[in-house]
Amino acid sequence: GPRKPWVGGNWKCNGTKASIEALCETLNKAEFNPEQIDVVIAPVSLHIHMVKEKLKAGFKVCTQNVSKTGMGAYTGEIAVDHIKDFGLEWTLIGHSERRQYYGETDEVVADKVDICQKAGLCTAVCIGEMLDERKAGKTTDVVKKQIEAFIPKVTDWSKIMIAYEPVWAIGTGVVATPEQAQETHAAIRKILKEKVSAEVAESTRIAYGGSVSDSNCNTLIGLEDVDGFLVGGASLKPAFLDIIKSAL
Ligand code: G2H
Repeated sequence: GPRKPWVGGNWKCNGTKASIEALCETLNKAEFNPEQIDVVIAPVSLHIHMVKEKLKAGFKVCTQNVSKTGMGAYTGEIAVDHIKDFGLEWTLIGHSERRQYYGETDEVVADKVDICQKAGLCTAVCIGEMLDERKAGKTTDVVKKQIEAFIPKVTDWSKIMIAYEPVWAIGTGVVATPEQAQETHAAIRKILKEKVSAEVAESTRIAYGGSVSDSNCNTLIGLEDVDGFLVGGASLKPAFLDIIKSAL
């Protein structure tokens, strides 16, 4: 496709020192050219130092979250300054689990996009509808509202990647059908075209997330508007090697 593929492994709140050491060994078998694909691994923050040392060059290590505030008296937070100081290039923002369990609203997501843009940090912004919203035919409205919330904060679109993750497909084993994925990815691109520009719509990468596996990745990556994946469960397994390969 016209856009550089992006494949992320979101390890969520999983892993022990021992298990991630083994996982890094497995992942180091992956062969890819980082000039041609972004392969981005998001471990638990406490594990980042270790993962950065264990993974071979070419992998990019990413935080799963970033503080909406900077360095200072903000107990329990990880600031964009820490991420930059550590030499990391990417963070996730607004994963549906953050939105569902930790009160991250569209406004919080926008604040986080703002702070990352100001720091020049690359950002995978996660959006997606709930099952009842899809059933009610509101998918496009929902993703539109989620995107419109952060658009005003973006000054450098080359540092924004959008992860479309239908909430009903996350960790459920129920992957979006190719038709559902393509339709929504195309709708997102249309929103970018209408609200930002044709150029941004054409160049911004949109990754699919939600029960991506080694058995569905090849079909999904073949879709016109799918530029890669954000992978949860399968990123903890050797299947992730096949998912990377599918996107090469
Ligand atoms: C969606 C995805 C990774 P999973 O949350 O962000 O998880 O692949 O386990 O559905």
